[in-house]
Amino acid sequence: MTDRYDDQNIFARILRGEIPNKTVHEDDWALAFEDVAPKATVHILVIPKGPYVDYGHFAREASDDEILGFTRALGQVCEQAGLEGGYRVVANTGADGGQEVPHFHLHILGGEAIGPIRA
Ligand code: DGP
Repeated sequence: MTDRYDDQNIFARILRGEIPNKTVHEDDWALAFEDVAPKATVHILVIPKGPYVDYGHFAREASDDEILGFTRALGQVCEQAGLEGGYRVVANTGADGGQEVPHFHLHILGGEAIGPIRA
């Protein structure tokens, strides 16, 4: 997988304010917004503000402050979403992982029974 970041990807454009989004949380480290094509009753995307292609790139290159800030933002978004019954957090990674947008993002899925991961 490549670490080459394409600054024209759709989430980079969202971060620059070039494309509208339904923001649910924003701070110095992360932006969280509703997925445009929800796969569950609640489907939120959480992205770091830095230019990272995928989870591996983020884990390797982000500063401790970025990783901590992003992780705390994720926790805040999950709690504020009121997903009392539980939820799933997913990081699609690379072609085999079904990643379409090459800016690291986590999917939060909930608001209904998501069920077990199936092989
Ligand atoms: P992934 O397959 O993990 O790369 O998922 C990318 C997700 O991003 C997919 O669920 C649809 C969502 N998405 C794509 N374009 C846009 C957009 O312009 N706005 C929003 N809110 N979501 C988008």
